[in-house]
Amino acid sequence: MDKETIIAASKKHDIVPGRVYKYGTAGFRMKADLLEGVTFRVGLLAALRSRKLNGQAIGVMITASHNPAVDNGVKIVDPQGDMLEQEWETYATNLVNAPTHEDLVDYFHKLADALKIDLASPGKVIAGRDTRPSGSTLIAALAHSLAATSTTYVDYKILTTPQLHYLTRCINTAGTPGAYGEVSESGYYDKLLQAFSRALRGRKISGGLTVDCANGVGGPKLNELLKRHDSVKTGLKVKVVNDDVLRPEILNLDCGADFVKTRQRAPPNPKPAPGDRWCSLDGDADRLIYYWIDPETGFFMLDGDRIATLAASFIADLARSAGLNGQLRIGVIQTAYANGASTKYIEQHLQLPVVCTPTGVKHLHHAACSFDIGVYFEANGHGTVLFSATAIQTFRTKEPQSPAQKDALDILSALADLINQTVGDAISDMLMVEVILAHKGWTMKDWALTYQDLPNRLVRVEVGNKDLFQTTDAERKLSHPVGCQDEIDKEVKKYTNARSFARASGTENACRVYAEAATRSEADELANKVAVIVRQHGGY
Ligand code: 16G
Ligand code: MG
Repeated sequence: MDKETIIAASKKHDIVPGRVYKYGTAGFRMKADLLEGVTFRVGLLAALRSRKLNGQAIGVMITASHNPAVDNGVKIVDPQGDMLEQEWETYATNLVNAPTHEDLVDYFHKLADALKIDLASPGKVIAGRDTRPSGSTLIAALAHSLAATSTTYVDYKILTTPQLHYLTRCINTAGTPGAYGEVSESGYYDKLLQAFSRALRGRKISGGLTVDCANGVGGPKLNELLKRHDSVKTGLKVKVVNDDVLRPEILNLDCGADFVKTRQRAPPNPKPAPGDRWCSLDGDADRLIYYWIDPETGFFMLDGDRIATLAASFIADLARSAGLNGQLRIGVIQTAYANGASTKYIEQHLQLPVVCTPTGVKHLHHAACSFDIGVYFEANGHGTVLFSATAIQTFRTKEPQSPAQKDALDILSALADLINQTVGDAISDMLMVEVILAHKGWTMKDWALTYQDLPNRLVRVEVGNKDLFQTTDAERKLSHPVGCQDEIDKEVKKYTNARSFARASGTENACRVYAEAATRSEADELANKVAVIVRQHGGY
């Protein structure tokens, strides 16, 4: 690989100097006009990663998800469709921060030497982007770095984040026993729709579903899926709203999953009618939140915790009906943000183990892999259900002892195809929720009544230096600043059924404080008191 070629290309896509870039929980994410050089350099890293992994395809996704339209981001997808291996996040950070073009190429070669990467071997990278206009400049920078490193490159153009994860896995498993699906966008729709209809096993969905697409990429992609869907057969009647991607400035504006979750209300436009079933996707369609307006009590949200409990209860029931009791380990993975009532419901009512991990999909995903069936969801609506190879094999090969057992095994097998195995996928999760509600014969009210959430409050606290805040115990406690946790504990003790924790955000320059307690006013009061403590320790 010719140093001069890379340097010449890099000069056309320089980074904005004087900044420190960090590969965080969502890759590099910031104002789009800071990202051209960053994306060029991410291309170099992807080129190395692919060669390190014997030429398997690596994915690069350009999106800033639920963030404002002026932001963008870039992240790397590993061959099986999972997040970039953690050690490589550091390499990505170092590469992007190289002060000069010469330093960049030196580090690139040093990394190749240290990791014993043969630069003459073939490499392959695929890319996708959301609907942000800035995406095309960033894709051009990426293409340039892949050309400069002689890496095979396929641009899949506009995709949801989970679609790019799907394609990455499909390419790398094609022709193997673990083949994940056809390598195309239409292959994705076909796989989902076939599995959806198999999972329903003749049951019909009742009542319409309105889907708010955050004016993001989920809109056109959901419309693509619906074009191929036979609503007479399944009963699913979807109305798509907020699917305008031609006016970039309205992306995520007063709509979408993040709006609904953080504001704890429905989008103002269009307004849901009481009783209707609604859900919202986020800007890159990897988060899903359900909600409805209860005619008596008003807005009611069914977030990631609710989707996790719904999925876990249904799958555990199926496993029992299939005669797989005790044969497969089923577990639920949550973060500290999960409502305490959901954790209690899973452990005490469903009798399933719960694992708590730090925030960020990679942590949950990793923990879910240690179960045969791992249900993971963040409260914000990002999540999926992972089935181990053993579980999938069991569904396919176990001899059913009764028609009921056959039914359960077939549904489990269909669910493993319906639910995206690479990453949380709002469209796939939505079809899963619809299947479960149809099987259980549940309305939104039935689902809402499974348990009662503890009132909670999330507060964003600006501090002088968020890096002072270091956590332990899956972010449920602060180890630093010393003494801060003791002060928080003292406050928590004053309330009933209360819990509170603080952590530095991984995506913003701030700390977040979460509190829950027996009543609304107690939760608010506790959150505010803990926020004061955090501010006092925050350094200026
Ligand atoms: C990122 C994470 C998401 C997490 C959020 C927390 C991924 C793909 N995304 O968006 O899982 O909930 O960060 O943000 O891992 P925070 O650190 O600002 O609270
Ligand atoms: Mg997202």
